[in-house]
Amino acid sequence: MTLLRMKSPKTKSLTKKQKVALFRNLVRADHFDKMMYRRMMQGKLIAFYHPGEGGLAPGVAACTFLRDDDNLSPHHRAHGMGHMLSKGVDLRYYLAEHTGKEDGCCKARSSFHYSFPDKKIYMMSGFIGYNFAPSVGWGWAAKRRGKGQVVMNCSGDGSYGQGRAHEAMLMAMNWKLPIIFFCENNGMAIHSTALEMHPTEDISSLAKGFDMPAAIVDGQDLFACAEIALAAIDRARNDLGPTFVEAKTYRFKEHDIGTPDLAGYKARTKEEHETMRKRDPLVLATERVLGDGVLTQAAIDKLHGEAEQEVKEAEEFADASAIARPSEAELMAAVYAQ
Ligand SMILES: Cc1ncc(C[n+]2csc(CCOP(=O)(O)OP(=O)(O)O)c2C)c(N)n1
Repeated sequence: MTLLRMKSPKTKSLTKKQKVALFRNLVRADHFDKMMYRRMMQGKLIAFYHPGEGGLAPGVAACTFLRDDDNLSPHHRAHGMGHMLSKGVDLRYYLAEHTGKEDGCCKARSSFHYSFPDKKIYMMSGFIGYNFAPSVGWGWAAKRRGKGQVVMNCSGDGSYGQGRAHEAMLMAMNWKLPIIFFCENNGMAIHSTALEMHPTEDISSLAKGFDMPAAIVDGQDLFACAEIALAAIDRARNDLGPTFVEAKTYRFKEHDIGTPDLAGYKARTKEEHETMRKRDPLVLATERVLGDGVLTQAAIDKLHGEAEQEVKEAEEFADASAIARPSEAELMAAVYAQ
């Protein structure tokens, strides 16, 4: 981990309770992600799915310790699932939405552009860079309220090629807004490598230009990500302004199911996949919790069993729900305010 510049990070070691909470959420995210992949292949999801495998640790770390009244804009990878479950979203409604059912969080009007207003998640969009302008607005509102709310703004390396990202960083820094720019850099944007689109491989180097404190962290290390996330959240809660966090991560699978797994015009190689998979965040986290005596193998097995059960219940809930058949008037009402 390299700290570029981080004023008063107050980075504390994680407690055992915090490590268990993080590990549990990563296990849950892993089970949900694999179920989503399977269902997409079985033709049991509408729209599409961007698999998260290999890159789920940063989102879990960023969101496990958020408060209910903190704003979150989740990254589109895994359709924000790891972020949202870590913030306390009930994923039964996420899956029902994704299967076109009446019990979906947006009554199946949204495909994967969900919203969970009770958790202050107002949108999850596939429109890259969707999050930056609203995050500035939420940050401004949070600052005016003065209740220590923060904005967790998660997105990939690709989104930082957008002008709106740079404008948001400028305004956040000028107005000292409580925003965490949490970049999940998996080195790819569909078929383009990050280095093809950015002058350096460190997206966080952008932060220097805005005099924003920034940190680079190993995105495969769940606990290192969480320490940095907590430090950035702490700065924001204490009105010390925004922080840029860059978590270097991977995606093990193709960009979205059905799209060839290319880098440029060439398939990503077997060697590249093998190298990536040696750093599977769940494997690394499992070794850590066992090695540090945080959890026993029996306790880990229990967490996996509970996650499997949660996934099964979400599938049963979504499958039992009625297919949504909105009228044209209902669809229009879901798009336009009166
Ligand atoms: C405004 C906009 N431009 C282009 C796209 C097409 N698109 C979908 S995902 C993606 C790549 C995003 O890369 P990154 O932000 O690094 O996240 P990753 O998919 O690698 O997790 C692009 C270009 C889009 N959805 N929205």
